[in-house]
Amino acid sequence: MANPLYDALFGRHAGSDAPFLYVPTGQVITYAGFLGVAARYAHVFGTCGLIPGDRVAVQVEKSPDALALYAACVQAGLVFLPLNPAYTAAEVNYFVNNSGARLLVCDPSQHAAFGPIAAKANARLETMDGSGQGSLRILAAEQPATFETVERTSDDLAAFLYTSGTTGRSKGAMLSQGNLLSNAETLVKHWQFVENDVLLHALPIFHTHGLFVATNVILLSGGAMIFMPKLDVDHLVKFMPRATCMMGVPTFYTRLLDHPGFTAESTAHMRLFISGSAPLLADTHRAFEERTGKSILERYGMTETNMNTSNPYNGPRRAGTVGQPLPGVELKITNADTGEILPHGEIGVIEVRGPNVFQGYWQMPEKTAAELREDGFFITGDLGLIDDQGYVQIVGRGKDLIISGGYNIYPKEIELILDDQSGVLESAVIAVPHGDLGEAPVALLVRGTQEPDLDAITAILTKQLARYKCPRKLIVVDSLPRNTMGKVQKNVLRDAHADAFKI
Ligand code: MLC
Ligand code: AMP
Repeated sequence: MANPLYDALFGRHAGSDAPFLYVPTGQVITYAGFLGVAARYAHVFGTCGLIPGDRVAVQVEKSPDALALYAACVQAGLVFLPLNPAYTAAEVNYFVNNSGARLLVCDPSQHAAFGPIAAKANARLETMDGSGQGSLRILAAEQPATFETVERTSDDLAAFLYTSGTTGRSKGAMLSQGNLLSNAETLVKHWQFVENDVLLHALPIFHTHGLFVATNVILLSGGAMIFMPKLDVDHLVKFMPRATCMMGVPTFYTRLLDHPGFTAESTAHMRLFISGSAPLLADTHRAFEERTGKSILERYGMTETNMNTSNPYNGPRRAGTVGQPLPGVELKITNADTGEILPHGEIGVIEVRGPNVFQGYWQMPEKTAAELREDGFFITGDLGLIDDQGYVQIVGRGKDLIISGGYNIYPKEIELILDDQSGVLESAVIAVPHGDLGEAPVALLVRGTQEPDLDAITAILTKQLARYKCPRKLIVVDSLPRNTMGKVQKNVLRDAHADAFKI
């Protein structure tokens, strides 16, 4: 039976003894071994009562078994919903309820905290730790290592990825099999991936970059990954001699450049370094080229669209640009107010259309309609221009968004909590340049009649929000600058606090 995504990424490797995952501890997982594990999990999903189309929320540490849950969902026709392990119980509660997930897989350490969440949402709760152990593995051990793949079409949903919004409410971006497969096919061709490739994989697998870009491209080309639990630059340097290519957010590259072992010799055999998810500073691009003689290939994408543009594989990879639209992707720059197309060289909103563009936000038709035009163009909210050589340059964001080490932080989500605290009249959360993370959030709190208790506020933020979203500094002020329309001038605040993290 046909299941386009499973057949292309996984099914084609049935019975293959070729290596798929090299784990830093020394274990080598073949394609056949991986598919057997995935098939067992697909059976477990059935015994849990899940039926095709159901959502499976997964908040676990990165591991080969965690990745097998993705394959199992695709094979069983379920919708994979990966979640950052940094999310708090409050955040997970929202995702489970909003998505209507029927199964939540969490770390065993969260079992007690998530019990009531799962019970209230009528979802089953199972566990998996960073080495793949847990209740799910015990159930899987009793199951056969083959599973009859559930029939799907390209239009069926394969994954939900939650992305925060400017209103502070997260939205589930619905990605179909066709969205994921078409992008993977394009990227394999464009970046010339082949079965001899070995990718250094140190990204998380709960976001587009580590899951759909890196993993799907390797699966489709039949290559292998050195699958690291998280970024450890010593490990990157150590394992680089065994790799042919790497993908990372800009922080990966700035940290590599700070490592004395990262030299031209250590990269001599590498064919490709790709960066994305956040702007790669032109300085980093140049420093990398000076050190290694290699030019980082920068590309641009997002949760809702997978990859949209890329610098060329052959041809100039220009610092400060994200390259040209990928084959099959249409990109235009429009006037934010009128939607009218702007000529090359003029700055406007980036809009994209193609088979990569998602199906809308889960059960949020108004938000979908506001960002996805009827003619299929998605309004990205990024501001950019197309230069005279046809390269896209991202010059800013129309949306109020902070990108810290490749993670998106929406100020509104934090401001809503801060505004509720005693002693805080109102607040503004801004992006401030940060040497390691690119940007980091800083909160300005306007004092009310009493002085805000910063320790108490920090404790509340930490309880409700993932740590990476918590402002690195809280600054108490008398008022916020506003324009004549009464809107807070975040640009003024950003300029005033630009040096907050300068040493
Ligand atoms: C970790 N911390 C962060 C952070 N990552 N804070 C802000 N921003 C981040 N990105 C905090 C933790 O909460 C913790 O705080 C402390 O830093 C140490 O945690 P860690 O896990 O040891 O950090 P580290 O390993 O150094 O992680 C940094 C990082 C990681 C940059 C390697 O964040 C990362 O892998 N980022 C990649 C994100 C990504 O894949 N984005 C792709 C999105 S898809 P405390 O207070 O507890 O000490 C997308 C589409 C596209 O955007 O185009 O690709
Ligand atoms: P996410 O919602 O996590 O998928 O983040 C997508 C956002 O990351 C985009 O809308 C851009 O703002 C940003 N982004 C991704 N790649 C790049 C890049 N190469 N340069 C600048 N910004 C990028």
